[in-house]
Amino acid sequence: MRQAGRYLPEYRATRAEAGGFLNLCYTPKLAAEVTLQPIRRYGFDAAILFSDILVVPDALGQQLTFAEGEGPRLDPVRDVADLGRLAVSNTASKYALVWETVQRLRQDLPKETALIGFCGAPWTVATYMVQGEGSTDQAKARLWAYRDPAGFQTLIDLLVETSITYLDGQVKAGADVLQIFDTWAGSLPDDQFDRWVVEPTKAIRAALKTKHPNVPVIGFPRGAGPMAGWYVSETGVNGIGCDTATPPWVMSEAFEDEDVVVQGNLDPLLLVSGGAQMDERIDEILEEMDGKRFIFNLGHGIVPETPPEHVAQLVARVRAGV
Ligand code: 1CP
Repeated sequence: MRQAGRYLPEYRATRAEAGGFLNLCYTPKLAAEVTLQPIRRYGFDAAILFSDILVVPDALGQQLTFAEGEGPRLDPVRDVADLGRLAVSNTASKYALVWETVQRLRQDLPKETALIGFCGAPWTVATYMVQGEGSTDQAKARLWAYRDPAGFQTLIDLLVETSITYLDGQVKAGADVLQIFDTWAGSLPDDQFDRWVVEPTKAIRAALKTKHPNVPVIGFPRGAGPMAGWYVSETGVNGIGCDTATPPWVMSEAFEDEDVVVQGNLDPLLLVSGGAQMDERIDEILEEMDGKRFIFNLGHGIVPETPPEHVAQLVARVRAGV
């Protein structure tokens, strides 16, 4: 999940220096700096590239802004005609800046610290492109997909193609692992999940396997619930990120027949409240996953209200083990 962010005073300072969130994403020196900040503080085993999933629509040519204190705003695409404004040929200069950040990071990070590159999954990125902002129900993308599946497929295919280019570049620049964030996977019924979550992820995973057979890919189909096992077996991901709603016993049992590493799933709000309640839940997860191939992580992104000392407490607790 996220490591950098507004909960860290040094992040807020660098963001101010960059003069805005997107500038921060596109300034390799500063993007590398905010990636390194949590590693310096906490010594995590892996660092995640600082960027955002919405860099992809921005690079394709869709207008994007992040106003201070608000979420993203995009000039929405609502039909196939709107897709005429976008082109994979637009992406080169902006992707190059992200790849340069990865290159710097691979040089600056300790050798033993894995570097995770990432992108948003086509479905989740499409929900923002169609809605024009964050939403609780992703209704506009879901409706387009029902009313005009062939047209919506054109958007998804565009995102599959450009995500492969984007991730391939991240690996060439030095990423050791890739993660595909499908934050809104849980808003789809099973048949739609299959077409818009599983199929595009499978296509991306397959293309990267051909180019970089040894680079693992972690999927995060948030809210997939009972579809998570199907997602793993169909897409061929090497790691499965579990969300906060996944019971630890499910994390430990549901993927036993799959060749997959499980990652998860502390509630980020427990990291805000901290204390004994957080320690107890950490222990519960560790006990359930003892002896399994497991990466301790949050079940979703860290929130700005998180006291930095609670993260230190978490790291100490996890490192102490069960
Ligand atoms: O720790 C790191 O360096 C990770 C970098 C990272 C990642 C992996 C950021 C930085 N964003 C993301 C992924 C991301 N972005 C996702 C998928 C994972 C998740 O669900 O958390 C999503 C859905 C987004 C979209 C996004 N970007 C939102 C949500 C909008 C909404 O209303 O739905 C927001 C608020 C952002 C901005 C953003 N991205 C990243 C940070 C640190 C921030 C906060 C920006 C700031 O104010 O400084």
